[in-house]
Parts: sequence; structure tokens; C-alpha cells
Amino acid sequence: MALTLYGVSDGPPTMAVMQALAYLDLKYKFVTINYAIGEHMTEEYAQKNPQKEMPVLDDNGFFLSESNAILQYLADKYPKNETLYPKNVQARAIVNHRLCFNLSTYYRYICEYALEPIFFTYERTQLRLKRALIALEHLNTYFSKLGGKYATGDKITIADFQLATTTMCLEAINCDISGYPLIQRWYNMYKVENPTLWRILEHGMNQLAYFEKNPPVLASLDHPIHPVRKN
Ligand SMILES: N[C@@H](CCC(=O)N[C@@H](CS)C(=O)NCC(=O)O)C(=O)O
Repeated sequence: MALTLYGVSDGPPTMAVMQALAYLDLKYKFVTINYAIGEHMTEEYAQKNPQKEMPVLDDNGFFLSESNAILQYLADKYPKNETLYPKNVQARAIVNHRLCFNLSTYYRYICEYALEPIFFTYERTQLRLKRALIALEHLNTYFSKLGGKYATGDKITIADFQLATTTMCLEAINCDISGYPLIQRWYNMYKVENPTLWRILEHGMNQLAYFEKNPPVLASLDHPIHPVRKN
């Protein structure tokens, strides 16, 4: 088995996959993609992922992008237990729902509010804040409906990797989540009960917190979408 992960150590989708690799005790090579100079924009990188995004997993020549798909693949191909990505159709459907919710709503809006203004010249507008708060409200409601210790029940699943990573992005900018007590309780428990996973997140969080205070100048990045700081 030869696993390689292409990513950025402060990139939330990369961190979600790193947690899965750690949880599953899988050895892998990590290749840092230099976002600041647009290493992911090259034709060489596009061979790995035509969307030119991180992360990308290379499992012995099998290339896979989209962090949710990578999490699902790793949990299926290298299972450690029955609980990380349950086989029961309804239990798995709930995990898949939370992964979709993270991608479409929770990460999307929290990234737009917390992260994009760090790396690009966007403002933290009221609209961005409102969407992030609505996303938090929804996740808090999902916790109240299932009532388990983790995001989809009493056991950790691949959905927790994504949701914890997204929640960390708020801590990186010192955003108070005490108005969402079930999220706060789960997030605090997650850190204590999963120290190896938390170390991965804490490392990325410290980098993000540094950039929050020292906004990066990405003068060499010719980004096709986002306005970058040039000086
Ligand atoms: N849907 C993707 C999103 C990945 C993503 O947006 N990654 C960021 C880095 S954290 C990226 O590669 N962005 C490319 C860019 O900004 O040009 C996933 O979950 O894998």
C-alpha cells in the first residue's frame, strides 16, 4: 500500500482527510501544495484533480479528490471498525447527510465568513455572518434531534471529522459559539476524547489564527476567482 495525500496543512478539507488517515492508522506521504504561489493551478496538478483543489489522495495510482469522497473511500477500503462509516443503510444515510450538510452549508458559509476574509480582500459582512449563524443553528438542531455524543450518534464517524474541522475555523478567529450549546459541548468533548485528531486540527488552527492576525499577501497567486492582496 502506498498512500500519498496532496494538500495544505491549514486547509480544512485536507485536515478532515488527515484525521481519517490518523484514525485508521494509515501511513502516508504528505505532499504540501504551495497555495500562495498557485502550485495547484498548474497543468501538472490538474492531472491529479481537474478542479485544481486540495486535497487529492493517491492510493497506488488511484487518484481521488473531494474530501467527502476520500473519507468514504478510506473508511470503506481500510475499515477499522463497523462504526466509523456504518454499513446499516439508515445509519450510513445520516452520516452521508451530515457530510452533504457540511459541504453545502456548514463549511460553505463558515468558510465564507471566517476564512475567505483572511486570505482574500473580502469583508466579514452582515450577510456572511448571518449565513454562518444560520448554519450553526441548523447543526445545533441536528444535535438536538439525535441526542448522541457525536454528530450522528454515540460513536465517532467520518462526519465528525468534517464538522469538527469546520467548527475549528470559528475558534481560529475567536468566534464565540456559546449560543450553540450542543455544538460547543460536542466540540469540547471531541478535543478531549480524540487528542491525536485534535492535534491535527490545533496545528491548522494555529496557522489560521496567525494569518487572521497577519493577513497573507499572495502577490504571486493569480487566482481565477478570488481577489488577493498584492501588497
Ligand atoms: N469540495 C472540496 C473543496 C476543497 C477546497 O476548496 N480546497 C481549497 C483549499 S482549503 C482549495 O483547494 N481551493 C482552491 C483555490 O482556492 O484555488 C473538498 O471538500 O475537497
